[in-house]
Amino acid sequence: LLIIGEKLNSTILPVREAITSRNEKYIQELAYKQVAAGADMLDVNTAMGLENEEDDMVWLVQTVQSAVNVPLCIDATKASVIKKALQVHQGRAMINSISLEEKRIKEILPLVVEYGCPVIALTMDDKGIPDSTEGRLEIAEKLVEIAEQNKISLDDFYIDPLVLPIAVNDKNALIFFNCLSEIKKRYKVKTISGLSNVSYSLPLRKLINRSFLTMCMALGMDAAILDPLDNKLMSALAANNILLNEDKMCQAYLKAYRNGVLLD
Ligand code: THG
Repeated sequence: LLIIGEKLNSTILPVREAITSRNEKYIQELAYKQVAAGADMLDVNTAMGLENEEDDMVWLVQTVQSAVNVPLCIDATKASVIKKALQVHQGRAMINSISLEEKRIKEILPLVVEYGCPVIALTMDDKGIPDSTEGRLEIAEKLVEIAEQNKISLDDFYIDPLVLPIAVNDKNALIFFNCLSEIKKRYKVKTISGLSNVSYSLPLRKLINRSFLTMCMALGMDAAILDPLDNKLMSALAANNILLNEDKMCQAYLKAYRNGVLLD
């Protein structure tokens, strides 16, 4: 599982404040801690800043990349923000995200092609996120066609079937699981999800998120945007990896155990 650390997100108030006040130390520590905890990549989001999102994103990318050596996942809806981020990013960034929305296809897809970077594609269009599995699969089909037409390697194409809160519709996790399995079965693309939406407004959210991750991994999900500083989540992930034969000779599991980081 490709682990994308979620914490450098301007929706988290102290992070937003650190971005606004250009607090390098706070941001770099949060970057370093996530990588030390096992993140392969870090999501960076500046959407909730107040002044100039382009400037905030450029500062954030440069500040993070001078502390850690992992690629960043540029989480923004404005093409101008993504473009600035790609111009200063060292190495191969991931773009989060495109969708079937006309504006994103018109403005963000050309950046994916120009920079040849991996991209997350959301199963939504200008009408929103379809309620049904079938509706989302129709969008996934069109997204795969767009990837092929634009010669984007499907290996670099991460479809996010967008899990919605169970509290809104008690079938929402099931709809997500069905989308995930069908997409894996039909296309040679990768799949990805954030973990936190599923548990929105329910108590003990981390418990639900952890179970959700386990079930997604069993269905072959390739990447997740998650909190690598949640030790119980990362412990479940390590256990899932040995159960799925994703951890040769249990090496990573045993190493984590010896380092005293695994929780039961
Ligand atoms: N798919 C894609 N991109 C996404 C999401 C997705 N980007 C945003 C979001 N979902 C994933 N990122 C976050 C970032 C922060 C939090 C949740 C999702 C968050 N963090 C709290 C904190 O760190 O303080 C709480 C963490 C916790 O208690 O678990 O809420 O789905 N493509």
